[in-house]
Amino acid sequence: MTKFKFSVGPWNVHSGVDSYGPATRNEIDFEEKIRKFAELGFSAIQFHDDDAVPNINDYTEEEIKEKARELKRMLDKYGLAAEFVAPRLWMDGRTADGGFMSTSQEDREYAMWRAYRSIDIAKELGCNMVVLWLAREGTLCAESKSPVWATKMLIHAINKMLEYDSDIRICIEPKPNEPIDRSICGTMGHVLAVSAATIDPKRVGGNLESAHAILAGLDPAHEIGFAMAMGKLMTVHLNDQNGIKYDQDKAFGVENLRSAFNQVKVLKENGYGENGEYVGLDVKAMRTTRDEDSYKHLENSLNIFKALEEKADRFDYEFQKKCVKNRDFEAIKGAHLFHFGYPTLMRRMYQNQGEELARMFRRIKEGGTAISLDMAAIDPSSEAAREDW
Ligand code: 3MF
Ligand code: MG
Ligand code: MG
Repeated sequence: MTKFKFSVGPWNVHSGVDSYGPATRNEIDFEEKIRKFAELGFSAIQFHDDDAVPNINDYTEEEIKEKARELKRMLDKYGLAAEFVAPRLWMDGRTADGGFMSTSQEDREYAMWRAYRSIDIAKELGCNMVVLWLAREGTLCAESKSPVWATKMLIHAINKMLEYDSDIRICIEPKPNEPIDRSICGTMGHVLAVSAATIDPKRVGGNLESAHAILAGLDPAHEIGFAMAMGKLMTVHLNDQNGIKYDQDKAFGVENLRSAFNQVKVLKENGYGENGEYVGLDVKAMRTTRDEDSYKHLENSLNIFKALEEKADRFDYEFQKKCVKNRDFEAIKGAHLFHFGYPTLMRRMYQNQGEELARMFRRIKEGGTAISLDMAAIDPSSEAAREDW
């Protein structure tokens, strides 16, 4: 039984369209997605402002609030909460050069209008968090914008949001690049620095996305740990990513199961969720996925998370203490801890070893299509690893 509550955004189920080709699956109706999310066991929904209120530019502030109230009634019908609202600034022509740090004052004002509307929608939906994924905030051409000025503009914009509503929390989702070349807020470290420079740092934190950390060449579990140590992890976007390539949003744990395990472990060990935080997914079906499997990547992500949660429950801390703290390598038969292959290490770190691990992998495999286990993490050079398998 999981101790966590999960959230997901409607964009996690999509038609497969990408920059290089058209849709490969049918679009699914918005309410049908919401109904299905509840059925899959999600507790909350993440929204872009225009997921919540489509064609948001066409409405007045009052009309936007009324539409948000309608959505709230739909969420209530399915027993779902809203987790956050994120202004989708990257889609509008007026934000081609960024929103909060556009070089055009008029466009910056438009970006603020969208941020204020996101706050209004969040309040109507009964949540107090706005996520800023700063998609186009930065520059495609290094000389075209001062990074000093741009950083100050971001802080200025966040301050205005904090002033607009005394309860709203601003959660920055860092990403080093894509679609921008040089982003202004690439990692959790950047988020924390920006937070500290605002008028109310307590209300400014971060959303760590596994794939974004990997794109920055960092370890997602360590980014999570760093933010948690500072009391700044407001939510997470768990997913997976095959190295420093284009943004992939793969199902959680399908590329690197060991990294996924460490993300679950750090969240669990440090009381994530105890203040109402959700385990958020930001995963997309691969383009090759068929209509009938439109939700499989979500089911797989949940199954993998829960299997790893069980695994984390059985982590043998006493053993770890023994061999790491006292550097008692005798306990692991003379070999250095870091020389062990993944299965061997895992086997030795738990009671009731090989059996459990094999059962977990079987469950994940049975969980659905398109699961590729992390073969790289299974050290084939290790004799003991071969024994295990
Ligand atoms: C892009 C992302 C985004 C954000 C979302 C919420 C589409 O890499 O991760 O997903 O998470 O816009 O702000
Ligand atoms: Mg992403
Ligand atoms: Mg994300």
